[in-house]
Amino acid sequence: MAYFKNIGNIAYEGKGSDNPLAFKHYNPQEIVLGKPMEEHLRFAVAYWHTFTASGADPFGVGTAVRGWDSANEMDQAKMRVEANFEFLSKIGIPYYCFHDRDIAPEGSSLAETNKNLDVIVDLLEEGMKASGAKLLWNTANMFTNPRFVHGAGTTSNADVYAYAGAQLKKSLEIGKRLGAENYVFWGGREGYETLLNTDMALELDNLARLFHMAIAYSKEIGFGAQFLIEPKPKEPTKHQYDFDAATTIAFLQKYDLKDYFKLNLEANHATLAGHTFEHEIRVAAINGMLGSLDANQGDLLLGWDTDEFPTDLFSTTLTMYEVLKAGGLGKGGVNFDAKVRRGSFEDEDLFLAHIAGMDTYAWGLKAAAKLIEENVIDGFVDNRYRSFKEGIGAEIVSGRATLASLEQYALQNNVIKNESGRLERIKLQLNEIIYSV
Ligand code: XUL
Ligand code: CO
Repeated sequence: MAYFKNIGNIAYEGKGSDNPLAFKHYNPQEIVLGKPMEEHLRFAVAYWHTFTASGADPFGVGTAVRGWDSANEMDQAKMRVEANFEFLSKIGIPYYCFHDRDIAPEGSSLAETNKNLDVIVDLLEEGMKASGAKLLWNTANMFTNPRFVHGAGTTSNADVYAYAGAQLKKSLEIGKRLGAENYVFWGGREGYETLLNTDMALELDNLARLFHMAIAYSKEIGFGAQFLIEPKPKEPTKHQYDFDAATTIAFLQKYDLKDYFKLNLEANHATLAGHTFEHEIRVAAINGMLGSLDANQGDLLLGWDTDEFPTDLFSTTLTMYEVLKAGGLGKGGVNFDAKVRRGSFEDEDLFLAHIAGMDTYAWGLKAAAKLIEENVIDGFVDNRYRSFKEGIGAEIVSGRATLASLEQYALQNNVIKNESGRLERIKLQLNEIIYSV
């Protein structure tokens, strides 16, 4: 059955086009720095926002009008599968992503829930075979059901921990069956509200134990996906353990997990942590931990995760600059963890929103490539640090310097000369490049 009857395949029409249902910048086959755009970006649709969510917020019920609305949860789940593949093929996005609970409803027992999943996973497998669509990542939703009130891997209740382990096991099996290229762990309720009732050390040790079990089980079943942790500083818990890239990397190092994971970084999570997205990507990249991106943007006037479709060129340019400099996303991609606004409740808005996000990323990619080709940032940076290439600077970098040798140098070097960082000049150049591509 077709759900988006009035919408055809979205084509690239280029900059002059005034067709809102066409790409102005995303031209999948266009070569940028030696690689087609689609290979740089590896876009993915988020099942939960696009097919499962209704537009409900804490103050009101859903507003979305969807062709797959149904009172029967399993019927609805089956229709969503069809809508997913129709949407992917019309918009031209190669990948999708889901939580287990996005695709199938929970039953009255774990066994029944798993049966529901099996029915839907069969349909997804068929749809993937027929359409060529691929799974960028899957994950387990261990935060929505009330049983996870005190967490999953960091719960105070061992029975809940066991349930989480069972759910994770099933999710890894689904990932293997559908050929997921990555598997994501986002610690939705892995955090705490107050230390007054929390054993932080035990919670973190238990979380690491769950990750080790996931590694062991994946090896056992031959599931070769790249494991990703998605940091977020707060929401739903007041203090999430995977606060940001740096905190997550320290956790992985402490528990001998670093070799098994990379990071799935999300733009709005970065801003909630008080960082830019590009900061998070740089921290991951310099530690060899850049995995994948959840593309969206927040509203800087609001203090929560608004998951808006990315439309800020300045941000996507700097994001893609970091990605290009890091050598690309590898097995990862650019997943739109983004939702249409509650007021954008028509099916067409799903297309318009993804087009906006894809064009903004494609534009950012082209601008970032130009920044590299014209040596704009590297030129500045190389020149700024040139004192470390010779003399005392080279001694420091080579590790030969001691406090005594630095003192000897400083005592005879009576005039220290600093230079301007030229920030305003670089920012203007950046504006010019963004608007020239
Ligand atoms: C929540 C969030 C999640 C993860 C997957 O803020 O980003 O949807 O991406 O669980
Ligand atoms: Co996310």
